[in-house]
Amino acid sequence: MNRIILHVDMDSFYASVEQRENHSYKGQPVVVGSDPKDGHGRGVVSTCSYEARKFGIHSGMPISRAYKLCPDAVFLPVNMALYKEASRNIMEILRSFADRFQQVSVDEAYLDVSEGAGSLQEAVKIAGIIKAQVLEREGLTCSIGIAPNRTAAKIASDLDKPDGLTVVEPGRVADFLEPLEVRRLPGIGSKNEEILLGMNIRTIGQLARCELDLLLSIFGKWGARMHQLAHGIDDSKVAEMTESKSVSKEHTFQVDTSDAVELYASLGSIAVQVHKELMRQGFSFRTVSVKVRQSDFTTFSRAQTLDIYTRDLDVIKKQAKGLVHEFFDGRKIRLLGIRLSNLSKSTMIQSTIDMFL
Ligand code: TTP
Ligand code: MG
Repeated sequence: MNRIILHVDMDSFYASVEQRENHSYKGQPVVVGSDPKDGHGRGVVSTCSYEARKFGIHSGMPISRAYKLCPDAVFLPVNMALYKEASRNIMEILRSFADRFQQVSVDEAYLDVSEGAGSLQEAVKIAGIIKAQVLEREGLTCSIGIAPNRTAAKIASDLDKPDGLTVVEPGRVADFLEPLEVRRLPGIGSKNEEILLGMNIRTIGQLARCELDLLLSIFGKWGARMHQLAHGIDDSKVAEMTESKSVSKEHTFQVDTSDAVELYASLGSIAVQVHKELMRQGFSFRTVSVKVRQSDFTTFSRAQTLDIYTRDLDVIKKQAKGLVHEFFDGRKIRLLGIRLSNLSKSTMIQSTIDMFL
């Protein structure tokens, strides 16, 4: 049976999170990176919104150059904690759809859905649901590639950005790759691209037709791999990461609410769910975090770290209650979440504590 692999990559990730947090940045050129210092800054652009890309700005560009290209852009510093939080939430959504799941960076992951989906049509449906859920829960768009292998899925996810969905049918991988430029193949950077261009090889199709021996003589082993990838052959697996560093659950209200009774009741049931997951994975925790998202998508999180590891549901409830308290003051709330981190597999710690209670 053909494998069905999804590659999901968030669109202009850091910049989109900033636009979500501050609605006045929506539709604006936003540049996230080091301080431009009125054009004299010495750092680089981490990323920028698609509006800023129209000015020629891109990741890795000197911030001084970005400032020259668009001095009126919104320049923002990197707020890594914020992006990591969004990333964790997104990855949890993605993980829930996959037979096997592999996060490969802060904003991208591979999902093997071969069994869960069963057919390409179902996989396309799943991709649509993922896009809708990520948008609904995190207010962000992503682009997805679906293909019978990882390399083709990754290339596909990048072809129709932002908010794209590109499907490569089994048996059509080589045709799909044929017209694309060689630099789209993972592992072919500017140096290898230059060598290939010197050999009159510009497209992946041309690379596929190149003599294997010639590639071997120039690139060594990597030449053989390159040749295989160009032919659409890639058997690499989606490698499941076993250790999860946190467990979390959240709830989006059907209708935004400021009703304290409803909010506390929901918090209690989230605590029960997250505790159940903690037990299932056999962990104790030290840190409880809560997430509160208001109607306008403004999102807060608060955390408390305990002195000892515990697995006690009442501790989760009590800590979470204390942490959300300041937000239950009449403001309408869209989503609540609880996350347990600083996890330990050791049950010794808890049983030792239990003995003294
Ligand atoms: P990418 O997925 O490469 O870029 P992106 O999500 O900003 O835009 P695209 O829509 O093209 O996918 O990288 C993810 C994040 O990683 C990006 O938002 C910022 C960070 N990053 C850097 O800090 N420096 C870099 O040079 C790159 C490429 C990314
Ligand atoms: Mg991205």
